Amino acid sequence: LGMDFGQRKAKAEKMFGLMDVFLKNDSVSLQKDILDHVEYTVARSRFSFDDFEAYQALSHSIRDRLIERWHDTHLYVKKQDPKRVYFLSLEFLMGRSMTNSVINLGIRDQYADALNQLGFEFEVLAEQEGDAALGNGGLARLSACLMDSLATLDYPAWGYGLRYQYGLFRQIILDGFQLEQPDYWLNFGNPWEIERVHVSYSVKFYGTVEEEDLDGERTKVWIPGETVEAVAYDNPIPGYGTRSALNLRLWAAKPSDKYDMESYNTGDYINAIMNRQKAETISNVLYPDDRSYQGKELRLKQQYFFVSASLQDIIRRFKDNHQNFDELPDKVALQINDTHPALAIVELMRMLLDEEHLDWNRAFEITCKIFSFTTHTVEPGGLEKVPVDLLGHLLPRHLQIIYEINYKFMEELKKIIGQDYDRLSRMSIIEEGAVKNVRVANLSIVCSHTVNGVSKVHLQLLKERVFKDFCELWPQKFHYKTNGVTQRRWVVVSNPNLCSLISKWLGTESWIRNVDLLGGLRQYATDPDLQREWKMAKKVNKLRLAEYIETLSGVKVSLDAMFDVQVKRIHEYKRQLLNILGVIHRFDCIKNMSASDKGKVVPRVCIIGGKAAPGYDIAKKIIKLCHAVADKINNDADVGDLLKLVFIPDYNVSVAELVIPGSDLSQHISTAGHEASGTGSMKFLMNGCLLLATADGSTVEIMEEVGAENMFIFGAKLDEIPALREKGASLKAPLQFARVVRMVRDGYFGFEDYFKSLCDTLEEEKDFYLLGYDFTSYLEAQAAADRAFVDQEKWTQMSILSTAGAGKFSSDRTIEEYAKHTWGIEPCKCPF
Ligand code: HBZ
Repeated sequence: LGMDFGQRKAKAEKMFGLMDVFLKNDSVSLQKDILDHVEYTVARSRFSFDDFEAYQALSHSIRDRLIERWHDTHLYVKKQDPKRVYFLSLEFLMGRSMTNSVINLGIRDQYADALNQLGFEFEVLAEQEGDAALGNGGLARLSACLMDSLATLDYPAWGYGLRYQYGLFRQIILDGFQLEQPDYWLNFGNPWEIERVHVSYSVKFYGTVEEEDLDGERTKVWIPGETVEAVAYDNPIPGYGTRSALNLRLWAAKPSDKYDMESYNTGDYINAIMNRQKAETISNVLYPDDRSYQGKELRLKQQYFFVSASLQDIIRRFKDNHQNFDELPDKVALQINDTHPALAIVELMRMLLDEEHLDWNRAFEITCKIFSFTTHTVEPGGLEKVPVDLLGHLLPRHLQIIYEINYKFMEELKKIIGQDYDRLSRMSIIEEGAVKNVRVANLSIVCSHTVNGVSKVHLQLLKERVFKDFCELWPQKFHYKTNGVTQRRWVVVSNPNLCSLISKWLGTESWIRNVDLLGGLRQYATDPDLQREWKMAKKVNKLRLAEYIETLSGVKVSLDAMFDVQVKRIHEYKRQLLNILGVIHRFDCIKNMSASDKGKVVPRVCIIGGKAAPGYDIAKKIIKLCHAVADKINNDADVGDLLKLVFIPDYNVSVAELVIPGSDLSQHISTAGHEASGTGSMKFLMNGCLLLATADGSTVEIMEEVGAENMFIFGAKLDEIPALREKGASLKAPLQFARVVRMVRDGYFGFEDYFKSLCDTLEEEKDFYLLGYDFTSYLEAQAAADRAFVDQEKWTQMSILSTAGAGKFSSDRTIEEYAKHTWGIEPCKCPF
């Protein structure tokens, strides 16, 4: 404020010298701190407060400590001014923050002790926290895991996203049908964010572009028609075993004060206020992923809103220390998480051209050096498109820039590939046709230095299918970084029993930062003592899960049964239907068994959970079928404890933390070639669950690490699929398959009219996801799992080997690869 660069620097130096004064973490200080927050923050009497108020006070006490580290990290990084990565994502699935925060800050035991002294239990208070569900599925949880790794590994990084008022819908099940309810997650306040009313930027929309004379040169000037303010909400992300805490900055839309004086002066005061409030709708609601909401104006507005605010923030930070934009690529790496933030590319071009007055070539060169793009898609049809008219209306200047980028790209391309008009039109950023579209993926590829897939097979699919033309043109641009998950959240936080067991047997906690050490468990895989403790830890987790199931659904399940779990978004390609048909088959077999054969059946609890996009009819029918089948099976006296089927409603991050550690077997059974990576499998693996899976996405790499002999792999291979699809109608599904489908069709589970269209998708000529073809090998894999479970020693050995082989699937490894090969950034560790 009014200070020149030298003064600012001197002030920073002085503050830096004061950085070693920290809040105290001994039990008495923590107790005092919590009670102070009860009285001064929550405004309750320190002699009378309930669990929720205790949670509020506790979280504020933790937040103070987070802020301390977050400030120190910020100041230190600012002083060092290294190259930073900015991770732009429209979705972050953070889940709960409290337990993760105290574990990463290294003060969990101290807090547990302090709370005990006050008569509270940490775990009980932790249950008071709601889930931050600002995302849909894998893509969004990946963002959260990567942030945890960036912080832990001391990388200079920021996350940017949108602060939706309503997160992903809550799933309610009524009579077996999914209903969606709003997730107003901010109702009870959010102690994990810091509102920054003074960090705000104006974001402009609509209007026209005019040409003006600037110093004798014609420049384009965008005269916007609407302005909305973006206000920053900062979410500290603590690293584990380090003092680093990064910032996840989420933008909320607020009406702008600056430009609407006129509407007040017209005298229509009430309407003027109402119109202002419309601005807030931009950050109101997260779109549930149906992978096809192309052409929705509000969605495009959300994308541009968050991208524009983030870039203004990033460029302002750069300008604090630099004047020459040629240095931008040495200081800034921008990562776009799928194509959703791709307008950032165009916005940076616009800023460099129209605001900083760089010439085109320089602006474009700088832009291409900064951006990298990760795609999470395998279907060419699933790629984002925006109608040209819509984009031109909302962002007229941006459309001009896109056209210019495309014109220059097409000219260059012609020089390389000649007059191959088919290929030129496929690669064009503009799709011609009845409705002209901007192909956002093509734009992202053209303007990024690196395009990453999310697993080894995914890169192969990009090369052969999704981005074939581009991969041939620029083979050096395309890479993959196999996804990963953070062991802090998915073992340390969610499975404390297993966590202490691992540390005890490895003789160190270092695996929490260096997960490759898990490999050390291999040598003890047959050790009877470890096996006993390992089984015990699993049993405790199964008990916790069984209690949860009973509370939710009233179904009592036996802890001796194999807990067989499939939890993920409901999608045809993920084949929850194959799972349900398999359960029906199992049920049918049990019903037709002699009493003596029944004695040999391995009891199973089949657990399915996940949300269907509200407009995805078939997915919703799959949920209903699961309930209809469950009703029948769970109430059948012949079956008893031999088979149960339960649907876990409202699957989200905190439910996952409960379900995953309590599973014996988990299913990842997408038709080969349809799952870009899959990250759920990695969480199960770390928790010692065995995988029943197809050779798809990341499972292929899991097989390399764990060994196919420690998994149950089945199904058509990637290279067989095209021929199988070609054969179509001539593929004969096995009789067992026809039988179970017929049971559904004929109304054995009721609702035959409702399930008709679902059954129709399984007709031979229509069975695109090859459920019929894969059914036999699926049942064989299930039978192999049964046989393995009978031999508990063998099973436990396989379970230990699963965890031991999970090292590669830590997001720490993913981040190291991105840092080194894509972003070119180095750790920047605060020395205190
Ligand atoms: O991204 C998933 C992939 O399906 C999965 O295989 C992969 O492991 C994961 C992380 O790389 N993709 C998504 O989760 N995609 C979305 O959630 C999505 C959200 C909004 C969209 C499109 C897709 O507009």
